Amino acid sequence: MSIQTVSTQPFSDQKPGTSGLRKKVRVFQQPHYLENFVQAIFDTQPLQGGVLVLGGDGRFYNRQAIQIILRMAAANGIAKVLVGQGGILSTPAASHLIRKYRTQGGIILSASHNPGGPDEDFGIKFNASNGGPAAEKITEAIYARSKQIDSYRLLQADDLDIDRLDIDQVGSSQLGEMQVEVVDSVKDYAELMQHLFDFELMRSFFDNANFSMCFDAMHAVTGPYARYILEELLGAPPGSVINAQPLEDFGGGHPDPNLVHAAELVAMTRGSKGLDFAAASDGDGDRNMILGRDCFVTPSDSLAIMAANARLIPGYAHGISGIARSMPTSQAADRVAEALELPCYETPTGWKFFGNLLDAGRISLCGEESFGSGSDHVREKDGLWAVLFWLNLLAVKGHSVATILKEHWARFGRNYYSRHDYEAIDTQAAEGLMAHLRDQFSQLPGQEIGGYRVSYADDFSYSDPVDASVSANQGIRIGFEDGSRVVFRLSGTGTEGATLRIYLESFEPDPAKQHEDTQEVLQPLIAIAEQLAQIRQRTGREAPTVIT
Ligand code: VG1
Ligand code: CO
Repeated sequence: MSIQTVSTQPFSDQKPGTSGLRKKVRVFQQPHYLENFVQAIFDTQPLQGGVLVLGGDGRFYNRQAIQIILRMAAANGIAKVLVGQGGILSTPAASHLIRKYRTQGGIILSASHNPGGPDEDFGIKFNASNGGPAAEKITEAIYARSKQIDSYRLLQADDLDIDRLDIDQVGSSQLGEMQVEVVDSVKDYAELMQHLFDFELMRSFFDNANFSMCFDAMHAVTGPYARYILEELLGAPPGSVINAQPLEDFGGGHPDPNLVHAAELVAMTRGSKGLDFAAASDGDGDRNMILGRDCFVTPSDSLAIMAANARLIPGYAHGISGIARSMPTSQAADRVAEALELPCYETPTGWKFFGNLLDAGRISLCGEESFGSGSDHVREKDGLWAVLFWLNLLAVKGHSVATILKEHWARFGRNYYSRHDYEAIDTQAAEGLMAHLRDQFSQLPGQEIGGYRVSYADDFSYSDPVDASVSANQGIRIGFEDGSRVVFRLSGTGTEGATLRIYLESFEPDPAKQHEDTQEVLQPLIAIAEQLAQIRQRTGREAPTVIT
């Protein structure tokens, strides 16, 4: 065996987005493309002589990428790699392995909720030794290195075929000087969940024939995790987990747990015979959608409800230290924090911004409107964790999801919330629209628009309270005097054109006034968004692509 140094040239498009580098599979399949990015990680991160966690969501190209990365790791002086069996690790499970075995970091292969297959998306991201997505400083260093790279290292051997390293059997083997340990993808993660939640209580709750539930793994990574935890450990009836087999193309669907892409699951909760509880997760297992009979829990409400009830759950029985939400997430969690006298932080979009707050113990729970919730148990959002949190809560309270929602709103008031996405629009048009908003926001405070008086407007800038780093230009926030908000930002995870996201929120303090139709409640704000941003004229679109 020998270490080969391969000459290469930089690619100009390896700037990581909200959550790592995401591109079409064909982009990643170009000679040297994946290799350059991986070498940029090895060149900038303190991994030599250390241990690395490696796995992905099982999408198309996952296996090939793992073979390449293993050979590169061996040639770059990594002492040991922990690989998920079959190349499978959910994002939160990978985060847990990094923390549990105190490794120097991990590489996670996923494009999350984006479709998979030869013509779809692939992605890669580096997580640091705290188990969390690399902070901006690190991703910038990796990007800067990728722009200068002129060679990468790869282990070569005459009898070493790129597709032949066995990652399907649990156990240890050598690759040159490096140890490769294939680990059970589910075991450590399942143990962690047993520490946090009352499995005995949930098991007896599931025995109650009156409780019906379904978890949709969307043919993505959570299938094996959910089968083991929900069906085997908790005794949910076989078949409670659907679409449980991870497929390279996710069965042709979008593994995105929302009302649009998980429509079949939503239908199963409708009507008097509807399921009591249903949930879904995304491609890499970090997102969650929570449904009850005839009701949908917005991710923003879910975070607020978890925070308000944390003491009922064993893992959080001693109380929580604080809450954080991403800027576009509704302010429902802020109301809970205020009532419980807890610190509450507003961070930019993307889980990496929660890392410092979690590491410093300033927060215990955090969440994003984009179907993400999590806690200090790992450093990623965690789909199945959220599902178990809800199941544990239902078992303790003995109430329906709808009742828990109503009780919450009665106590804290209700934040009506929706996100409108305009996907794959022309990049220039999207940038023009944002520039137009940036030109005018400073004049908005004090003005009345569509019957609403603007109390503040800015381009959100976050200064991290732990390391004082500043992240500017995180989206245009427009706040109105009654607490309503409209937020505009461009997605950092898409792979085609630009995606404009508009976040709409209004507050109703009176529990007696419950409206059926969120879009109707938000109509005046939708009109204000249109008026301010000239969405139709600038994007040529009559309506959003996806409403969640
Ligand atoms: C989206 C979400 C954001 C989330 C990110 C990664 O980013 O809005 O809240 O953190 O995806 O989620 P953007 O830039 O497209 O809005 V995942 O499940 O891809 O790791
Ligand atoms: Co995800």
